[in-house]
Amino acid sequence: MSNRTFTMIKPDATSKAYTGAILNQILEAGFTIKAMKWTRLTPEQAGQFYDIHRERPFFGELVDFMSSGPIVAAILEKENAVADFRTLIGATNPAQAAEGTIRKKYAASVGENAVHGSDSDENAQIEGSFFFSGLERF
Ligand code: FUP
Repeated sequence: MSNRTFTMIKPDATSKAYTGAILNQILEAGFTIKAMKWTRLTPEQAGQFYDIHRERPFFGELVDFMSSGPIVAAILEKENAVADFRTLIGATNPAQAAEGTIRKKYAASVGENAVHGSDSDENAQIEGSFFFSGLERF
């Protein structure tokens, strides 16, 4: 089990000024930041990040949305990071997310769902390396 996960605060949340509140909830839950940047994905980069969903019907909308504005990308550390972070953010569809989770509080829909959290240790490693070099991790 790895102790790191990868997250993005998505364009819906950054545009609604939820960035500070979401970061605060992440830190209060015991995660520490190992790397972080404010950036914006091109459509090509968003497509590459979500390549696994390329054949899904929502892929075009997902790419448009994820490249529509700035995001915060971060590598987070905590014991049992991947699973604990998935619990903290809640279900993909905010309507099904548990009370108090980040998606329940800040997400509008399954497409615009405020935050990303890696679904496995392997993907946490791949996704973190998509955004950060070794020199950017502390
Ligand atoms: P999650 O791991 O919770 O981010 O969810 P998925 O990997 O299943 O989906 C990745 C992203 O695709 C979601 F954050 C939003 C988007 N998506 C849709 O837009 N519609 C869907 O029906 C499912 C996912």
